[in-house]
Amino acid sequence: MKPRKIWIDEIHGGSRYGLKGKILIKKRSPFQEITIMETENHGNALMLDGCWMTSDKEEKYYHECLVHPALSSLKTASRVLIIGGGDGGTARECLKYSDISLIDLVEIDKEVIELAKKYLKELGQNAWEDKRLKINICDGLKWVSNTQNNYYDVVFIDCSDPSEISNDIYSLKFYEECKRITKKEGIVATQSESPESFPTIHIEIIKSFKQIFQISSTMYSFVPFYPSGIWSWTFGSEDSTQFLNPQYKHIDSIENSCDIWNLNYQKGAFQMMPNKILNKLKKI
Ligand code: SPD
Repeated sequence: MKPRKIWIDEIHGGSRYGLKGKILIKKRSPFQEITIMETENHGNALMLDGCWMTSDKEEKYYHECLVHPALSSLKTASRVLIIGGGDGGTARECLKYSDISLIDLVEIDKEVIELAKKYLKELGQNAWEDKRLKINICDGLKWVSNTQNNYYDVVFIDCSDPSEISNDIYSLKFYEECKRITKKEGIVATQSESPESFPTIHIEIIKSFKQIFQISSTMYSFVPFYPSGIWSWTFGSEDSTQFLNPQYKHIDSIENSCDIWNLNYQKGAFQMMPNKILNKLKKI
């Protein structure tokens, strides 16, 4: 029998964020409930424990904004770490930089990777076959603790929303560890939730980055099917010239390869902190 179309909602704070389509797979891994749906208007979409993670149609809003502000601001980057990122979208964007020789992708749940390879082909595309990408099925905290100082040029935290399995990587201790394993001139970049629908954790992340890094900055943009639509990414570094003064020599070709991100978009996005968040940060 053909699967029928249904609605699946992420329910958050009295609101529902729903997509309509057919369920391709729904299963419980040792870590979480994984659902992948073929939707009417968003391509295939991934939900983990009731929260939308990504969809074919909207993933670029998210992955381009996580990756390019960091990588385009370095003249060169060789080693990159991705914590989470099991759908392959972050790795795909990183592989656009030809100087990168190693991407360690550290994902706790191997079933997310297996299912993404099968059902979310648009996300990883050829990244899975690229020799520079090393898949490590491991807890992010453990991986970071076992890594030597100053090893990576950029660390990306591409995690799911706070939950039992991800809480430890929303901590000051974890961000300090990420800084320790990043080169002095490198960058730590994280998705930092929504100022509208997750303001408490959003402010916590910004506060932690401000406490740890000489320089930290948050950019705001949209991921239309995430709760409230507005989303954020926070970047930390020890070098004052970064983020707003991109250095990468082939930046034009990166801009041309993107659907969403470009330097002007980024310039505006780094100036978009809502006043209510600014005011809360002033009080801390
Ligand atoms: N509420 C959605 C938060 C999602 C953050 N991570 C998405 C993973 C995409 N690679």
